[in-house]
Amino acid sequence: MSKYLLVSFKTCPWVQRAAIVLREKQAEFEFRHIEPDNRPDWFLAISPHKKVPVLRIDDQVSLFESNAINEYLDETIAPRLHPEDPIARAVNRAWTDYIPTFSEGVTGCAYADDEAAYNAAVAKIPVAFDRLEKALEKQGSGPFFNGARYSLVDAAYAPFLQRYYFLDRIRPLGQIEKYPRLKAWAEALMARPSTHSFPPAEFEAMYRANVKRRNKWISQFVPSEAVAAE
Ligand SMILES: N[C@@H](CCC(=O)N[C@@H](CS)C(=O)NCC(=O)O)C(=O)O
Repeated sequence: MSKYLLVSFKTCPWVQRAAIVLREKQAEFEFRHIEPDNRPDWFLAISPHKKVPVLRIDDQVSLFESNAINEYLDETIAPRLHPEDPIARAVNRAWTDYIPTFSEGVTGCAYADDEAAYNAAVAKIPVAFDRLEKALEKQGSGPFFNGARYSLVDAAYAPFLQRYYFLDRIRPLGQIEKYPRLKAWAEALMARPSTHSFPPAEFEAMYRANVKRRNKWISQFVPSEAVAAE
């Protein structure tokens, strides 16, 4: 098997998505966390958009963009997470493509500068949740997106659903309860060991500390002890 280095910011959901797939495939990898405010030259040389994740393979090639990385990992390391059926695979890819829109509502809450921007981000959540609820209804019985078999769609949504819960615990959003299939899916993903790059409570404290540090509108709702707990 190749040698993998996954370059990361500790709380980046896009990195987490790639780390999940490496863990699902039980592929050994070096997880190297760098600081967003101090990106080393070696990293800037291998990351065209200066973003994480970057997957460095055998000290020779570097892949970027979490979706491209996961597609590569799925093509090269068993077990295959994509469905065998081409139609099912296309449907899976279509829902994975929805992630950037889905994340606008959820992570938009964390980055809003004022209450109006926060409310605008919150308003996007039910639209996205409703679409996913309907997709899950078509997909079948769970617990994962395609049923019993874990897929790249699961790996793609898990970090963002986790952040929904983090944000809901900072300032109640009360949305997911209205979407029973989505809620059951999210709970199955939160219970899956591969979702977690760090112990969950430690990671939530890290996330809260970041929210506080960014000093956006929602940071006022994070108690100060969250920073001390990091
Ligand atoms: N579309 C990219 C998004 C990656 C991304 O936005 N990463 C953030 C960290 S969570 C980043 O590196 N931001 C640095 C920057 O924008 O300069 C992917 O899927 O890999």
